Amino acid sequence: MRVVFLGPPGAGKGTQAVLVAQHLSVPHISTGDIFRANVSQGTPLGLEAQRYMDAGDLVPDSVTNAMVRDRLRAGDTGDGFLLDGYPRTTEQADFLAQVLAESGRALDVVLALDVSDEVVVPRLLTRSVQDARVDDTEDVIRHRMNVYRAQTAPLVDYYRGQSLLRTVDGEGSVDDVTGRILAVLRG
Ligand code: B4P
Repeated sequence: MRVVFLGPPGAGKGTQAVLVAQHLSVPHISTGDIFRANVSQGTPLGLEAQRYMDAGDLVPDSVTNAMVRDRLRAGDTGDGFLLDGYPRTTEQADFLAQVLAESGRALDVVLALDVSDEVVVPRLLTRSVQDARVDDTEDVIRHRMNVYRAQTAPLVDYYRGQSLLRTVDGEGSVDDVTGRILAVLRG
């Protein structure tokens, strides 16, 4: 199964993607995690990505697309994958479709996690205490939400127009949300 998780910062994409990928036995591919691993290792990619991430901006498509293309060419994606946090722009979505088409593949479903701003901000502020992520301060969180609205939210209509979109209520306990997602994916 080839799945994309879509949603605003703090929607629970990363949290749910780990659990759902295990259920589906497919690799979990998080662009945020790949960037953070590169930042902590001090690679050239990490140095490039860090200034955008710290500010809450998107890393440029030129960097992100090439990274995802290489990852999707790896053999472990043959039986499917769960993409978490990618695509985040319509340009990335067009690029993804093209990369998959090159190997005769296409997405099966795009799962949008629906949560209100009132739920998201406290979640991220809690994480800022636990994980000390530089991009989880209140100002940067607000900026990331604006970036989401301007650049990523249009993907909801983009994928709805392709009849790939399924929306799941992302509020409530982690277990409740996982159950809703699996019900949709198995439905
Ligand atoms: P991401 O790592 O994707 O960060 P995120 O949007 O905050 O989502 P994340 O998955 O981490 O959090 P989640 O909602 O699961 O991106 C970080 C940065 O990387 C971006 O700002 C950008 O700079 C760059 N980047 C990544 N992908 C890119 C792309 N494609 N193009 C360009 N740039 C890109 O969880 C948030 C918190 O909520 C956690 O603490 C979790 O424990 C908690 N939580 C989750 N579910 C909960 C629940 N049901 N109840 C209570 N708490 C819950």
